[in-house]
Amino acid sequence: MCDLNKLIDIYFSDINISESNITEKDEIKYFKGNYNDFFHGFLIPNQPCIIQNVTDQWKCKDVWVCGKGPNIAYLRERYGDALVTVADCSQRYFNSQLKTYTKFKEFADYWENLIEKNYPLSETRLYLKDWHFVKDFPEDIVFKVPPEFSCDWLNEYFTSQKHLNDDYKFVYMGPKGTWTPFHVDVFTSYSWSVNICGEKKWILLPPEEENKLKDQFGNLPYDLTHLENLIHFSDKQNIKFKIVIQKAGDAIFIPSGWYHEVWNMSDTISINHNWVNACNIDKMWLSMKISFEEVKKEISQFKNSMDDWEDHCQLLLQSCFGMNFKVHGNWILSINQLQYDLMKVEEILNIFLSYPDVKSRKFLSI
Ligand SMILES: O=C(O)CCC(=O)C(=O)O
Ligand SMILES: [Fe+2]
Repeated sequence: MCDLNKLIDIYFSDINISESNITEKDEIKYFKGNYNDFFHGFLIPNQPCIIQNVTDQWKCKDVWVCGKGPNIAYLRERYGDALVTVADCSQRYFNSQLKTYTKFKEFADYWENLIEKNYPLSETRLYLKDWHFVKDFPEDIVFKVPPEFSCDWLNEYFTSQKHLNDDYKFVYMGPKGTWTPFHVDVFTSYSWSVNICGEKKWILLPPEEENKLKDQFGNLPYDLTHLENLIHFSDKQNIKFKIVIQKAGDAIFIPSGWYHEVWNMSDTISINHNWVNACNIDKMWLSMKISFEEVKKEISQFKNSMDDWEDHCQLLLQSCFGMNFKVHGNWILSINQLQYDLMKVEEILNIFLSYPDVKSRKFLSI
């Protein structure tokens, strides 16, 4: 076992030592069943789970992997010139890690070299993150979204709005010891992650539990495994959390608003999507509303002196939340028209759903 893994193990075994202070450290559920079971068992109650053997039919499981590790030579050959974002896991940048852009082949060279040298602790840990692989290589169909995660308004929206040139479908690749700091996902969305190869350790906190970890200024810890945070973490009573090991071929479902920190325990390649649908759209709206209220408060002193104060609020909302509710166009739609539109959409969808050929689901497949 390499030194870094030993270190990580020591950190986590410290959590176990103080376990008596923590009232709930329940196990993750392993899900196997139909969509209805997943809907009622996990989406609606907003509970995490693991689904096994997801990659059995995936092409990337064969061509991106060699033995138990990444097939770096293949990946370099095929994607060498792609531009990717790489995080230096030892350098903090605000609440995230310092990131740079590089060609994939540079990252591949670094990774191969690190493996060859047997992962010396003196070497920085670089982590390729948030690679919009599907967008960059639309012809390369190397995986299929598992049916449990297929109702995804967020990515459907971006797929239909090509001019926005964006999506929330990512590939992550990193050697053992790379990690992602404690955070909650963008828009309070769900996320799912599937390991093509390797193993991840997840620390998951149910919504609101993170508040127990805040310091006197209301700041959340950057790294839960950092020694002082560990002490803080285990000293506090009643903190609910889960530690989950996600193996190769496993999908993990991360519900809305669950803070998490993630460690790659071995060389890992994963596919990670953020997604939203009717089950968590209310949570997304709530967090958007909170961000909007904060933005308005932040620049409230300029409200009377600025002509375009509302536009500025929307601009700020876009930059801090990642989305706003400014409708672009020449006209302002009336509330009556919007309400009528929604009512009509509901009415026509109900008619559509009761149409015999639709009811029998002859034409509906995922
Ligand atoms: O795998 C990682 O390092 C982080 C993934 C993550 O935060 C997510 O999928 O929500
Ligand atoms: Fe995340």
